[in-house]
Amino acid sequence: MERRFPNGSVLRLMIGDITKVPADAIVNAANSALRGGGGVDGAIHRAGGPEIMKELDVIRERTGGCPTGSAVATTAGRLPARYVFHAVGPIWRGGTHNEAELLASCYRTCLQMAEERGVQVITFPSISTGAYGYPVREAAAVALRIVRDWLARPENKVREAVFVLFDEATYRAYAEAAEKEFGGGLDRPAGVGSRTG
Ligand code: AR6
Repeated sequence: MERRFPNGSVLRLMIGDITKVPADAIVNAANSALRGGGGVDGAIHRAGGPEIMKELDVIRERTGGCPTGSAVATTAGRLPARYVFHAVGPIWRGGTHNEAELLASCYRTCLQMAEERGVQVITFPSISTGAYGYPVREAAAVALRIVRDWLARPENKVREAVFVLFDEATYRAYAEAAEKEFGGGLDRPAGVGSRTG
């Protein structure tokens, strides 16, 4: 499923493993300590190799870590990308602890970092909806709104943002949120079947 904007930029949803999808920048769902973990974080460090953690060690030494709602950049080791942006999503605590704003801030920060580095293609996982327990429908609405608004602005240089969603249920939640947010403006590219389209 994808949406093209009048300025030529594209927002895309796909099912897959984010470590296998070529991009200029891959976004990680990290933790404040920047020490790695399970889920997409574990997969990124495994596939990217030890260089990424070495860079995070230096950042941690200097800054003490990364606050929730923000992100730090490293190179991408063996991953098919130039950068990894390690974003720290909020832990879901019922929705009354500023979770939506913190989640929005993760996406905005990564997009700003992309602009500053001349990134044209950026891939996102579904930040916070695994170990951090953020309900996926709500998270999808926040994520899609921020990325859509960013891509639609003519002054922004990011050309393509891809949500690489790990399982069918997460993909479906994002696709439904996209239909709801964007109405009839979503295109189904030719050749994509109903399972993924
Ligand atoms: N590609 C794309 N998405 C993936 C992949 C992958 N290879 N692997 C998992 N996902 P999570 P969080 C999906 O738990 O909720 C870590 O331990 C997964 O199915 O990775 O932000 C960190 O170190 C889910 O839809 O991130 C933190 O401590 C989504 O990625 C904590 O978990 C996010 O799930 C962060 O929790």
